[in-house]
Amino acid sequence: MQVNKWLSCAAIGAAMAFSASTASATTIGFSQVGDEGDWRPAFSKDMQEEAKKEGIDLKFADAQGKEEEQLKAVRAFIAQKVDAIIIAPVVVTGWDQVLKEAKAAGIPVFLADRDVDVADKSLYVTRISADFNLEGRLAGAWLAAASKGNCNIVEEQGTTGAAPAIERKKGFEAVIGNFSGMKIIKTQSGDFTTEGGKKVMEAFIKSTDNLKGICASFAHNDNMQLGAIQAMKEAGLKPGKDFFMVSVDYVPAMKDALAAGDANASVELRSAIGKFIYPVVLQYLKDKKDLPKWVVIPSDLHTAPTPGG
Ligand code: GYE
Repeated sequence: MQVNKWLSCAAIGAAMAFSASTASATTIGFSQVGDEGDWRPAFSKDMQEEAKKEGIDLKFADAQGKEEEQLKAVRAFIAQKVDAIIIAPVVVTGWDQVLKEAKAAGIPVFLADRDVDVADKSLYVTRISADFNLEGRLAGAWLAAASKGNCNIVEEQGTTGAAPAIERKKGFEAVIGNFSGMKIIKTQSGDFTTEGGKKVMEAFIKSTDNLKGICASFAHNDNMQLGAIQAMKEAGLKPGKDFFMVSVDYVPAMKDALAAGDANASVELRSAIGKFIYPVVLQYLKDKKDLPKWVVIPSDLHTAPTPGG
């Protein structure tokens, strides 16, 4: 009898503790771009795993590359009265209105990875991401050294209007602009996908008579470069040997391409953003203290032996 009583008390206690912890779990809405390459699913996985570790109730919305879907998701998070919203924005434009709606509802917004272009920076708390301009400069500096400042380049751009496409291009151009012998001959968007990169490279191969006079391919991400490598091989060309191949992300498939000598350099973009962003969000929800507008995640350049040495 005593034991039974104790057991039922313990059961009630446990049930209360359980309901208290679920009731108080922080709810975060995360609007993700989609799954366009190998890097992004790794980022999504990290966000989900880290949320679990932190005991966060994460509402994950995949926008399948469409900004309209992101706007819908953010409005749904506002209606659900989440504690905070994290956005990895597809493109930089079109955010003012929905961010104002979140602010009016008293829900803080954090940016992960890509950037937004808003006049009023108080519409979001902070952004946690790598420096895309630096990634472009690292790629450009590597190519300048490898080609001794002499190189006609084809460029596969990321999604038009996306922060990494804009900034990687700017950073790369800022460096190669110092070398009179370096020029981008062809440039086109491959939308950050393998198929996109392959199609763009096929078009470059056609329009340059099999890449005649071209010395390098700069791709705004690895997946496009992996597609470009396929297209070049299918055309009987030797990427990584007769052409310098430089890109960004350093995903596992690119590590293999570097090891196989099909590519030469890739700037690492870390996908483990969850462990940086959640503590920041949780702390902010407690103390509402202003934060720097940008928390930078470092970037590193990885190389394979360059052709000829
Ligand atoms: O490099 C690319 C992805 O937003 C910086 O998006 C990110 C980029 C990343 O599609 O692979």
